[in-house]
Amino acid sequence: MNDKSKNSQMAGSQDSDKKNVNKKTEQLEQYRTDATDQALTTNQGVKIADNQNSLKSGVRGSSLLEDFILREKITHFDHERIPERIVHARGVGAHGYFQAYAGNEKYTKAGFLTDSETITPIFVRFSTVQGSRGSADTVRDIRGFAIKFYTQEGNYDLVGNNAPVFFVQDGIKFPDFVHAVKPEPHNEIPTGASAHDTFWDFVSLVPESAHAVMWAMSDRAIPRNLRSIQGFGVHTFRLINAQNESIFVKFHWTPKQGLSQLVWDEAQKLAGKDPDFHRRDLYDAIEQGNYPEWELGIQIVPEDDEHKYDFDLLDPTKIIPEELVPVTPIGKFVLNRNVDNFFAEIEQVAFCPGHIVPGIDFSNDPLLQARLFSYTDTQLSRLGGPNFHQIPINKPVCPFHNNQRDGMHQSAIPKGQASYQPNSIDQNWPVETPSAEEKGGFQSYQERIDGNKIRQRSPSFSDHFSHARLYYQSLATHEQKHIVDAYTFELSKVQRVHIRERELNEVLVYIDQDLAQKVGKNLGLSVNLPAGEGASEEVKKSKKLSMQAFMPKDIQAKKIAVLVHDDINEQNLGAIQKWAITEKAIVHILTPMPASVKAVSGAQIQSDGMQKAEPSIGYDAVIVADGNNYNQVIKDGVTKHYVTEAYKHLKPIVFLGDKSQLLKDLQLPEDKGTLIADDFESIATEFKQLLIEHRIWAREENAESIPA
Ligand code: HDE
Repeated sequence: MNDKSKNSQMAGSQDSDKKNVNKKTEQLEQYRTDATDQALTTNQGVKIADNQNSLKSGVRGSSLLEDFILREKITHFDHERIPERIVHARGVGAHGYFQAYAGNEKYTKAGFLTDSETITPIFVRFSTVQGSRGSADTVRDIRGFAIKFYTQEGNYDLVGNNAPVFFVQDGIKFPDFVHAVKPEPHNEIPTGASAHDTFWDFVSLVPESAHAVMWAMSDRAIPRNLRSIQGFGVHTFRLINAQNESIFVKFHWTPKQGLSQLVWDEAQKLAGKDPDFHRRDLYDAIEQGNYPEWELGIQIVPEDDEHKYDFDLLDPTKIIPEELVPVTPIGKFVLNRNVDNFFAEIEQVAFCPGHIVPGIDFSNDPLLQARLFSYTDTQLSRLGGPNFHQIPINKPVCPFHNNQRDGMHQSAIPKGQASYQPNSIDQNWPVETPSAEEKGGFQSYQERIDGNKIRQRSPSFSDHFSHARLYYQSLATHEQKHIVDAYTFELSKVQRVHIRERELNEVLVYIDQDLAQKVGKNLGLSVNLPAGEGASEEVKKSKKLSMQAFMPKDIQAKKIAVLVHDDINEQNLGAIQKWAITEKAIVHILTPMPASVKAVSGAQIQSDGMQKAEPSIGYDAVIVADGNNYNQVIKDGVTKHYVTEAYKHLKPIVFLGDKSQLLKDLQLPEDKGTLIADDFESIATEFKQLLIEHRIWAREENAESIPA
């Protein structure tokens, strides 16, 4: 069964849900064009008779300048590229909708957050930070997670990351940080990686980066797919209710799919074998009706509690541990529609943290404040002028009118004689809307400000290590090991020994002495431990920092490879496929060649792909099918590598019937993730649980001694 036919079965009731929601949003999107049944024309609408040959002076003669069709086509082509984003250049996106839960009026007056009947269209763009537009998806990096809400009160952009903290505390340091992490300027190496001298030089000199670097070295930075990442607004924001009362909030969005990661070796291999791994996964999942869903939540801090904690709410290198302030769910969003055109939608979408609506406001976080300027500014050179809000993907769905005029790419035709205010010629239209009496005009929260003009960091921003320590100490043992491995890998790529030493002895030792000693031992460097332990924190371990705290409830869209050869016993295949449909998991029958294989019964088993082209790194688990064909399998190097690689990457593997012999012949120690059975049904429940748990972490030590 191919993915399309599975699709129709899986989508089920979600299909009608999608149709209803999409009908509403499509009415707002009259600008989509469709060339089906239409003539090919120039941009001026002239029908083209010959699109294959240019106008020449004779069939072998020179081309003529008067060929306006050729010139128009080539000129347009010459200008097809726009500058890529200076950061977050590599990305992918999708449409969807947001729906608030009931009862948020006490926090905010924002209509889209308080009306639980309203479906608000959204557009989400995921990205990596460092790499260029053509770089690989699975590199070690923080992921951008930006959401545009097309609300009836204007566009609201929540431009976040999949880590809750950032590398610098003040926007004035952002260009330095980005220059350091980007490919080095003399040779533009490395692409998509932080494992190089300038990055580690900078972060080892700037200890405020310690916490965010810890997240970048953790499994969060190598997600299995984009459907399984969390999102964070990072900064503290304000919400304001109809009574003009304000609370501080941190935004969190949590995937229903749970959190899952790749192992590092897998991430690196995927970067070569399938650089589009994440964008393909998202696209396929949405096409197949596996719509990813997140719950939006807020951590609420009342105004009076602003100074209650031993960290500063305005410091973007700190989290609020959920033990101190739990996350209150306020709504959910679903991605249910792929774009029609990558450039027009994903490349041209322009996010800006400064796009807010009544009921939401900024805090004084100095990183956020700089962002409020930067994003609109960057669009001026990326999107060619101040009218980028008129590009369809950026256009509000509510009416918008003002007296701003002209500029590059003005694509509206504003009527009227008066483009100023006050005016009497056009009866003073468009007019201001009072914010009082719920009329809806935006008014900034009236925060009392009293201070000297000063270039200084608040002393409350000066602790750089406690939250990095809290993060490390809150993780599961295997997650901590991955952090040690990641620091070791990255620092091994740093050529200058003094930079390695500085990271070790001026940063890591202050985070966690055990971590520093392990990394130091791996690098062969001596560790100078400071006297005494680090400061003791309000919270010693925070449960929701480990990815283990976010396991999915089901195995929807998990991908399973079933390896087959000629002479397989096909009885089990039907059982596997039936089970997968019920579980909404995806099963691919992988053959030695793209051709079908012949079962013992003589039946032809169709191929969903060949084993060499669909490596195990693209799957969550592997099943080796039973057959009268062990001799073929044990001679097939691709299959043996397949199974060994899946084992090394800690995946559940099912050995059916005669294939249990593989464990012995490949010298793979049996463990809870190697399931042996004659019939699939007998181990289906166990297999499902292993898929939910994602990887066999207990196997990790054993797996390291097995050759790749
Ligand atoms: Fe950004 N950031 N950023 N950033 N950022 C951009 O805007 C910037 C920061 C984030 O999918 C740029 O349109 C400054 C924090 C995402 O299109 C640029 C500072 C967080 C995206 C820019 C920050 C982010 C961007 C590049 C420090 C997490 C991709 C192109 C003062 C909360 C959005 C563009 C998309 C993109 C500037 C810090 C997230 C240059 C100056 C903190 C997800 O304007």
